[in-house]
Amino acid sequence: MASEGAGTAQGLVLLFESLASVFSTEIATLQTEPEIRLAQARYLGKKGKATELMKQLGRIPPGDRPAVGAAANRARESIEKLVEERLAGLAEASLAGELARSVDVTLPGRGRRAGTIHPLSRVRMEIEQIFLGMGYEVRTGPLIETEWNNFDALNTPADHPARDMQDTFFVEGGLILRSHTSPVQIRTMLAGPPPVKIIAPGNVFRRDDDATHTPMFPQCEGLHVDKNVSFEDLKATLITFVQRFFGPQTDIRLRPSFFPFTEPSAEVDASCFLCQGKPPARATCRLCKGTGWLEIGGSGMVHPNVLAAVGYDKYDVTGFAFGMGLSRMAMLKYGVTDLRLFYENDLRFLQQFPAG
Ligand code: 2U9
Repeated sequence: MASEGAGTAQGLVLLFESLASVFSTEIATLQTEPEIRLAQARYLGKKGKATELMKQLGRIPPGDRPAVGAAANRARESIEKLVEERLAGLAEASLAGELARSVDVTLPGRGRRAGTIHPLSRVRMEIEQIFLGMGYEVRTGPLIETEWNNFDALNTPADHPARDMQDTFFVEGGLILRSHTSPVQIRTMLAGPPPVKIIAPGNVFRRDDDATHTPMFPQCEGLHVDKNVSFEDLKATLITFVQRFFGPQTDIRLRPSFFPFTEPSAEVDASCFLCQGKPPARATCRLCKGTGWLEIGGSGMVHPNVLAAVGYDKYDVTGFAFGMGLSRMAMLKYGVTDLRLFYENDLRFLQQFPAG
């Protein structure tokens, strides 16, 4: 067709029209921008087909040239339009592809499960808050202790059964794993004069391992030493504590007992918060087993030998002390019947204690 039409104005006009139409067929087969740009150059570039055709303009009578020029312009515009449309189409397709591969922000998220506070930590934190509210400070100390801080200073002589290899963990260098948090109170008293009003929560170690004992367990002890601290103060403190911990109807009962570091000494019972200790509910209460009372710890007036051991004037100051096991407090409060649940890290158990 080029050879047929070349030379006449009519022929050139037709050639320019076919150029655009051939280009439109060709561009439809191209998939990438570089391919399209190359094709565009093959038609419109310096050595492109349109430029070659324009060279024949000189052979056309001058009067016919405007018509051919107009055809050339239409062909150029048509080719450029095809290029732009095709490139815009490619860009749109590539964006759609990216969107298809990317995250759908409208889908519900997988979420993060919030952790929970371990029941033993929870009980410790609650007890700390209650005693902070009564003017106590929270003190902690090392787990590895001297025998003096753990036993001698606490009026527990070398031949006392608690100091037996069977009951205490001995470590190198004459040290032991503390068997109670009492060394924290000893350290506090050694560090300064009375008054002392502290609680000492923390893990302690005893050579016990059965259904109701673990070799490590958390406890919380308390100590108040000052002039004129009485057994009545101890009782008032314990009542306030149990009422805040178990509920305002709670009462306490003290039963005579013996500890080397207190005299007199008493076991502390709290009235059962489930049956209120009253018939007829009491008879079948699974918590207190019909007794109406829950054993929660021990207490007493600090033995004068303990005050003297830390350099306090045993004729000038008096004090009371108490201790409780945190696992027992948590079992009572949350109705947990197996001690081992606290140490197995089973999420099905732990997640029953919501955060906060
Ligand atoms: C000093 C003086 C006296 C702390 C006391 C108890 C009674 C007691 C037990 C409860 C359950 C330990 O966790 S348990 O097995 N504790 O019965 N603790 S009086 O007396 C002290 C402490 C420190 C300086």
